[in-house]
Amino acid sequence: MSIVTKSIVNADAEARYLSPGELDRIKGFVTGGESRLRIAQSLTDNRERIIKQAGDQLFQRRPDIVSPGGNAYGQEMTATCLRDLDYYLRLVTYGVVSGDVTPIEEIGIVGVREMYKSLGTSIDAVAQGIAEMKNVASSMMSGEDAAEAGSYFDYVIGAMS
Ligand SMILES: CCC1=C(C)/C(=C/C2=NC(=C\c3[nH]c(/C=C4\NC(=O)[C@H](C)[C@H]4CC)c(C)c3CCC(=O)O)/C(CCC(=O)O)=C2C)NC1=O
Repeated sequence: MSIVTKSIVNADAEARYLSPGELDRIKGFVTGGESRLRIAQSLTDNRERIIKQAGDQLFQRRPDIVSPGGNAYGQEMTATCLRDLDYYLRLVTYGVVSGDVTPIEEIGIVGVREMYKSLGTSIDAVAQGIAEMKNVASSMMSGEDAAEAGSYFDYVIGAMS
């Protein structure tokens, strides 16, 4: 839910007008709109490169996961692993656009620990892959945009730690 929807739901629950504080937060959301869209566009346009480079970094640091017996061993499993990185990058763009981590949480965080446990996937390694995506994405953006995008990557990493 965006800050706009959330504020309206809260205000209407008390049958009141939006408070000055709420209007102020909405103003911040609106003012930041252009940069949030620019960041989401950049992540979307560069998604293949971000995922490829992050995957290369991850497998270099954690060769065990793509070695025989590793969770992402073999072409098909490696591709599934990269697909998961793609999922999380997509969710990060949802967060960036809405200025809210809730879509990331609802789609990709609730139950994630149990899911990866049942798959025998190291969630630490997934988190590391997301940190690599953050690094690659950051290197393609201005410092300010990288910090904004970084907060959503950090949310995912934190939720998996
Ligand atoms: C958008 C929300 C969403 C998420 C997050 C998601 C994840 C997800 N990852 C899966 C598998 C998988 N995920 C990985 C990922 C990895 N293994 C590693 O060692 C690496 C650390 C990591 C890559 C970074 C692998 C290798 C599998 C296949 C495991 C298997 O089939 O044994 C599966 C099992 C079903 C399938 O293969 O598609 C799901 C549901 N699905 C969703 O709908």
